[in-house]
Amino acid sequence: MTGYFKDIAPIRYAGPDSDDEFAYRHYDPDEVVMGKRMEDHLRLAVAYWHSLAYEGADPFGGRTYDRPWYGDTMEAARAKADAAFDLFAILGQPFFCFHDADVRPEGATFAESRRNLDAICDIFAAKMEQTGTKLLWGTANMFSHRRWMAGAATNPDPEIFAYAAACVKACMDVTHRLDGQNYVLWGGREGYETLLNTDLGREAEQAGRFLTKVVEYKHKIGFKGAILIEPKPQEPAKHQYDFDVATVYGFLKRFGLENEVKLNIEQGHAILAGHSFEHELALAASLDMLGSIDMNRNDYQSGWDTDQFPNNVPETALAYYEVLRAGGFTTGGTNFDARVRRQSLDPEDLVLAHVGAIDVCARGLKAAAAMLEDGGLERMRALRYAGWDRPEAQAMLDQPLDRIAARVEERDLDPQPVSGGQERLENWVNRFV
Ligand code: XUL
Ligand code: CO
Repeated sequence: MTGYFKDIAPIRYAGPDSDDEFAYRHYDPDEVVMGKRMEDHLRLAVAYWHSLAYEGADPFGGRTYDRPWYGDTMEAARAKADAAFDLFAILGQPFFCFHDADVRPEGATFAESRRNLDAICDIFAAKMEQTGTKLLWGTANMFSHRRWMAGAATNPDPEIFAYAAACVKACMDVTHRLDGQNYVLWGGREGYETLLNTDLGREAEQAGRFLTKVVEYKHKIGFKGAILIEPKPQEPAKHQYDFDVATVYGFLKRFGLENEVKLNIEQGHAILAGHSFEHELALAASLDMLGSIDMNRNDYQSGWDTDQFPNNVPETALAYYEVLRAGGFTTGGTNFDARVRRQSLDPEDLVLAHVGAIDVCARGLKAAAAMLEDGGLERMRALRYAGWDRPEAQAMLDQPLDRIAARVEERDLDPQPVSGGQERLENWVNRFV
């Protein structure tokens, strides 16, 4: 222990009646839910960037936190790694996630940045071996440094495209070395600020070529994890190409990558795109594209991607319902892409934010499992579509339009509307959440 988290003891499950705020009241990693341990269902991860690297800045003001590991040196990066693994030990969650820029100082040259990354990942490797903490995914930060202001793979400057290739290669290499379960690409600057200076056809082509190379490289090095795209409609770019699940699916189909790449779906990004989280999850599942989730919550008044810790059990339950219904995570998991508010200065705030969020996920998972085990929604859904079980209804899907139309007159069809029963279903859901 480095001392930053003082005497905060590892958080243990103490049951719902406990009034110890430093205990899990719902997250019992060993509790079996639908035949699987809760820890193996949720596959929780701490996000390095929000918990270790973020300094509390917002668009109107700078750093508010005062963590002893801040700074641009390797010494600071090593101290940050120590604090990170202390936090992981306190929380006892199985995974973490990081960007290159979260964990190492930027060097004077690309080669120096890469050596810094490799050196920190050597430290990670040793700590992971000691503690058993695993890497859910790695990624490259290709949005913070000013070189990325006009995009990475979609940049008008081919040398930035090359630099992006070098960054992704370096990050894939360390992710592979650390046995990461996935590699994520989120295109924060892959989009535009104004169409007046943007050739969006060309930029999409560049993005497609780039992703193809990433997939080829994955196979070349024998990386067994999944490549994941994380959709988001805007912020920081005014318009981002990976807008939502449907848009990314269309993009992957266009470049023949739909069987190679899956999705990392974030609650706050779904809301920004004008969808619900469960919509995005259900759509991805229906396309067999569900990879992993970034769990968080936006402030519904501000309209920004505020990356707060989740605290809404009914919403979380509906999200995990879709995950469980799709068969659960394979390589994916639940990454807390969430940060404490800029006035939450203390080490305790960082720990308690995760404790609360982990309990919310546990409650959501249990509610989702109870809903699935009861089967009410699936029964009601089956009834609603029962007409399609009839062989003649299925046959119709293969018939031409005029044949179907003729049948309406032959049989004098006059279909009667039936209730969608939404309130009954909402009442049913409320019995579980
Ligand atoms: C930004 C965001 C990123 C990605 C990884 O909104 O979600 O942190 O998850 O680059
Ligand atoms: Co995210």
